[in-house]
Amino acid sequence: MSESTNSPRRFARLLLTGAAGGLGRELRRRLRPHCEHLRLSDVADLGEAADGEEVRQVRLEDRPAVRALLEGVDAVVHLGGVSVEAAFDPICDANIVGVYNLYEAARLNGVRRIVFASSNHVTGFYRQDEVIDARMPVRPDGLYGVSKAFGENLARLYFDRHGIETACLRIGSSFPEPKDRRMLATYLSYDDLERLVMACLTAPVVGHSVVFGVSDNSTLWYDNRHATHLGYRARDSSEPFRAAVEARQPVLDLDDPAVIYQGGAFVRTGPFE
Ligand code: 15L
Repeated sequence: MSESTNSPRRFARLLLTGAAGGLGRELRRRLRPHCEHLRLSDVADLGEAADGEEVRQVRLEDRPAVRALLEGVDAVVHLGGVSVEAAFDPICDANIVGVYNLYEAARLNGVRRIVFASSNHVTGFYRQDEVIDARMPVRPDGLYGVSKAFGENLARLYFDRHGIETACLRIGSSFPEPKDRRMLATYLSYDDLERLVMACLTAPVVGHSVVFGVSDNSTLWYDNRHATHLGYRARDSSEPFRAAVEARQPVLDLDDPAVIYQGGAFVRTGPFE
């Protein structure tokens, strides 16, 4: 856990959606010390509420339930929804309709800031020999990436029109350790994830920001120059894992689209036959 965990509680009530997923479980315990009440939601079972937690089982496409979910919260960390490539219907329900419901609920409940889990797959069709920044055009590598680009654009509208601030985190690969050569570039440690989320929750001014969620990796395809106002500084790196990863995957097929493009296997996965 990163050092910021010991900082004083800054929020009366935070909402964490998608709290039953891999990153949700990490942030559940890491956000708890920063708020008086941590409201957790997911479609899946979240288990018993611990001290200071509120647990709600909610489908994002259920508009009245999402409206009620955002009542009385200071800020939202939105991890909920489909987090991999999938058929259009579930993506549409959770990541298009669901995100619309979330922003409408924020507007109607007066919630002023959202940390939105976007994805590197918004730009997955850039090549691995390119370094990109947040102002370059999106190049989604599938329907999932398109849905995250929709979320980023909806967030832009709700900032321009209603002043709701969003930090869009184009998360790379946040796992205990990088699983393959690609993840040497996209790796985001859990401690850096926590630093990034806390920076976005506490920065004085966020506006509508897009930041690539990666650690301080030696191989890096992302330039975060347009997000320095957020104050996120990665402290971890994929480098300690490099030797083991390269030993496991010594040869790369340079004709494989998964090796050519930043999105990796996502560029050739999905509902297209
Ligand atoms: C994502 O957006 C996924 O949610 C995650 O499961 C990983 O596959 C990650 O991207 C990645 O690109 O490694």
